[in-house]
Parts: sequence; C-alpha cells; structure tokens
Amino acid sequence: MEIRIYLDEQRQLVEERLARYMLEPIGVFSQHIEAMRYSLFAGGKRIRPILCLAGAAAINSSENTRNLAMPVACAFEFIHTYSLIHDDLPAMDDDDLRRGKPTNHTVFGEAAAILAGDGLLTLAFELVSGPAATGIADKSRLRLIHTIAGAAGSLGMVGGQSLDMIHAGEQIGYDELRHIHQSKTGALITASVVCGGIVAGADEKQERALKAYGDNIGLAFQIVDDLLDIMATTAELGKSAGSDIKSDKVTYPSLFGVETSHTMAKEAVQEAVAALAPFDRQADPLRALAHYIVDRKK
Ligand code: GRG
Repeated sequence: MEIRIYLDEQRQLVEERLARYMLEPIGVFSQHIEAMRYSLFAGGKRIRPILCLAGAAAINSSENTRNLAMPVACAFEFIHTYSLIHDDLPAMDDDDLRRGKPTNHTVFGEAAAILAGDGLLTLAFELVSGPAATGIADKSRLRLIHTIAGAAGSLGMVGGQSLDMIHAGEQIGYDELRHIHQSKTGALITASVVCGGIVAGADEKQERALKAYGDNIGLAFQIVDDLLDIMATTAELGKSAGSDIKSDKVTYPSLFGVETSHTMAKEAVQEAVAALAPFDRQADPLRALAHYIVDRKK
C-alpha cells in the first residue's frame, strides 16, 4: 500500500471530524476556545487518531466501524494537543515555537494556555462519553474511557512527564530512559491502537497483539524523534555556529549513538509487525504505519 496516499486520506477524514467535534469560537467563552483551536489546528501529523482508526480497521474494516472509531480517534488528538501546549509552558520545556509556529502561551499568555490544555483534555472525555459516541456499546465506552484515562494519567503520560522533569539534567541510564518514554509518549500511542480495537470488538488475543504492536511502535517513534532532533540541531548549527545544544538531555542517540539507535528503531518496528501475525490484510495499514514511523522525516 502507498503509505503517503493512505496517510493523506486518513488525515483528511480526521481533520473533518476534528472540525466537527471542536467547539466553535462564539459566545462568552470564545477567547478560551480560540486558544484551544489555535493549537488543535496548527498542523499536527494526526498519528494517534490514524493509529486508532487503523487499529479498528485491523479487526473490522467497514466504514461503519471507522465512523464509530472517529470520536475516540479525535479524543486522542485532543489529549495529545493538550500535552504539547503544557509541555511548551515556561514551567516545563519553555519553548517559543511548536510546528514552526509561536507556542500557545506566547500567543495567548500562560494562564490561557494552561486553560486551553485543560479544556482539550476535558473535551476528549466529553466526546467519548457523549452523543458523538453513542453508537459504541456502553460497556465498551467505559473500557475506552478507562484505557484513555490510564494512558493519559499519572501512571502514563502525566507520570512520564513528571519523571522527565524530576530527572532533567541527570545522567539517567537506559532503564530510566525507557520507563520515562514508555509512560510519557508510549502509553498514549499504545492506547490509541488498543482503543481502535476495543471499538471494533477485538477479543483478548487481538487486544494483546495490538498492545504489543503499540508498545513497539511507541518505542520506535521515540527513538526516531530523538534522531530527528539531532538532525535538526545539526542543521541549525550549520547555519548558526555556536548555538546552544541541550546536551544535558539523555536520549537514545546520546546513550547508544546514532547508528545503534537507528538499528534499535528498526528492530522495534520488526517486533511491531511480528505482533500483527494473527491479523490478515486488514492490518496492512498498521504494518505500513510501523514502517512510516522509522522512515518519517518530521
Ligand atoms: C505536559 C502532561 C504533559 C505531557 C507532555 C508528550 C509530551 C508529554 C511531551 C511532548 C514532548 C515531546 C516532543 C516528546 C517527543 C515525542 C512526541 C510526543 C512528539 C510530538 O508528537 P508528534 O510528532 O507531533 O505526533 P505532531 O506535531 O505531529 O502532532
């Protein structure tokens, strides 16, 4: 399958739904909603929603199942966007740019950015528990909410971010690094695939396979993110020698070198694809996405 065409199509479908589910900037809360919309529509790759849709399609590739999975897929993008807004705040990474645009707090101010993140996180749960997702059986919806909350919360993304903050500037080892990334970025990625499966009625074995796939692409995603960071920094340094590199940050390349990190990412992708053995051709989008994750350039 041609992954670029597939990604463009899926992204388009996700964009339409995000526009439908996102609040309109009208009424007394319009300023707050503008701040949420600014980051939600700032040009993300929509990887998590696409993974959710592909996870559902691996079990059932009907249009009906895809439609059922849409609100869940979009909930992941709401949560991901919230995490980026908060991650960029002065109290966290203190970044001025995200996806080449001024970060939320530099445009709307710190308080508004915190609230935009809070609003997006909350809206995700409103979406999955509300009218947009009534086609999903209540029992499954409860499991979805539980799975999403677990991945986003203190034993998942928030916990991982907290560990990352606590260990900032320390020379941590591989176990800690792996643990931080598994929770900070891996948990939400895994949950998006698994939740797609839950919507489509995956059995226990299929869910386990989707989880193993998600865990491995989560790892590959993070290693590649570290490698892309290095490439971007090197390019930047080429342009303006003397720029500051955040050398205090432990990453896969800083622990293992560029070459080995790349090999590790490729091995994780192989593991991810191997985990999909119980599935037929319907899981081809998941297979293609796994390869895309190591080959991507941004
Ligand atoms: C503040 C609670 C809280 C959590 C923040 C995810 C996260 C935790 C911080 C992001 C820091 C970061 C850059 C991590 C590396 C992996 C990652 C999440 C990259 C960005 O995800 P993409 O590439 O982004 O899917 P786009 O822009 O395409 O949406």
